Amino acid sequence: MRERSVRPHRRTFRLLGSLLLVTAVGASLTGAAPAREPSSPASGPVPLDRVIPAPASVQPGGSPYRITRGTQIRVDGSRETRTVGEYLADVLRPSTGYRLPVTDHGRGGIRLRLGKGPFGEEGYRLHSGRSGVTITAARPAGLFHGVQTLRQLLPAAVEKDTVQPGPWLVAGGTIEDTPRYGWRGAMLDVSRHFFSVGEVKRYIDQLALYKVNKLHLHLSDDQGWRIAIDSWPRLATYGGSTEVGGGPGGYYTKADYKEIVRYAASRHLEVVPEIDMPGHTNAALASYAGLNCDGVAPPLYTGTEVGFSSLCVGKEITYDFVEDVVRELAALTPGRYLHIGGDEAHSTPHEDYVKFMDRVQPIVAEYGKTVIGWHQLTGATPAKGALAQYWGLDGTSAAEKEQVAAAARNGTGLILSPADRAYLDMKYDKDTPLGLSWAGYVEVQRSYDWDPGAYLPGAPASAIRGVEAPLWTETLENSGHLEFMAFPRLPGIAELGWSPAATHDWADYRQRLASQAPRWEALGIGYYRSPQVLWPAEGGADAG
Ligand code: NGO
Repeated sequence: MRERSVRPHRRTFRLLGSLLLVTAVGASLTGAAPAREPSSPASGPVPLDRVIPAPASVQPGGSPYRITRGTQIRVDGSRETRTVGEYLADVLRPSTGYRLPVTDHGRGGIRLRLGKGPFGEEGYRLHSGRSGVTITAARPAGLFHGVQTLRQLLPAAVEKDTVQPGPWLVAGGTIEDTPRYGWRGAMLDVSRHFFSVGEVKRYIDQLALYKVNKLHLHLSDDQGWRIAIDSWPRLATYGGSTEVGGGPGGYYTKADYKEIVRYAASRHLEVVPEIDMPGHTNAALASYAGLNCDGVAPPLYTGTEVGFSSLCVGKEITYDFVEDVVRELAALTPGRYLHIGGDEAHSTPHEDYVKFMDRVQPIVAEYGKTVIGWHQLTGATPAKGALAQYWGLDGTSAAEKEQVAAAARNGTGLILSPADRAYLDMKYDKDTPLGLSWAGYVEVQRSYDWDPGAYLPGAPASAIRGVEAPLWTETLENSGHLEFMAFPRLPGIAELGWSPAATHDWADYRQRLASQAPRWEALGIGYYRSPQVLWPAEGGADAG
């Protein structure tokens, strides 16, 4: 079945949008760059280097290619290439109004081919000239990422779902591109508020635009258990029956979850499921009295405090529970990783925490998965091959940073999600109507302007597997809310994960970012008009 890419759900963000898109007025610019009109000139094609994430290498030159009524999307014989071709056709057909057949015959046009080259798993080359555009990659993921680049080289109106006038020009030249890091993640907390399969798919489509390749789902917390576990059915039916603020909550059936995994894979994202333990477990403890040390189930919880719940480390039933959950979740997970949380176990004595992690990590391995934990896992003994996800901030103590760095020197890979940079749930400034501020305000420049390779003192650059942007949802209830917090910061974190350090430049980035806005508008994505960016006038996509 063909899937459409992100399309407008205008209703969900309109209200919020009108409320929030006023901040640009009277804004003072804090960036160093001189103001320049960032939208693509109506007369010429989008410059080849105006892409996010910044490609590794761009050589502009030669004639542009023009997509016309006669353009074909040419694929080689493989099923995987055809799938990417169909995806591209689904993006281009509504706005161009052209047929754009996907075919393995003919000449010219938009050509997708698998071939040898220095592309790795995810890289690609895009060449554009008078007779056509050719995207070459070693693997389908590379073709898919090349297609995302091609989208950004077309006018923003290409993202609309009704026929637009064009012309549909792609600037001439060559882009050669491979990612800096293999881990370019986004986390969605579906526990504090529940998000439907449709809402998750919508976010997946937005992540794919920026070449994000991991979707980490935070599936359990104090406020809700969101995945059906057959051997412990009350986790979902009771533990999933509410959320922050007391709403109805919800959970994914196994069929729902498989659909999310399938859809993510169709966008070349791997789903990383997280069951947070031993803390953040009130929903499980409320569902089964036997999991509690005192045998008494606490009530369901709909507030936003953290650190008050713990699995009972001394009871055998705890490990039966963990094993059943890990077994069922591993069976639903084609990817390699299973995230076991481990953050803020303030109600678990330290020795118990260490004991718990010593018993639980081998269970994950037994079911063929690799452990990921929040960086507190480095306070226990991370299993061989485990990854730690760092979520500290500038103010984190030197001792805590050193504990993580020492683990990294010892072979534990790191995913960087510094809360005062990468947390998409932090308010932009004091007036942001959504989000939290415990890690401070995180404006767009702060979010973008750091180097993952040199971020954590004492951690070898080789230990850094990449970056991830978490989106916690204590205050976020629908797609409009998610988008307002993710845009425009998400593309910046995606760029830190993909682009070579040498391309890092705020003054240039903020201009590229500004030219994304008409695309978001065309896609119905409501975003925060940060005063740090010189946004084009709203409605810019109509100029086509
Ligand atoms: C912390 C905490 C979460 C909160 C989040 C809010 C981690 C890893 N644990 O991050 O429970 O939801 O902050 O920003």
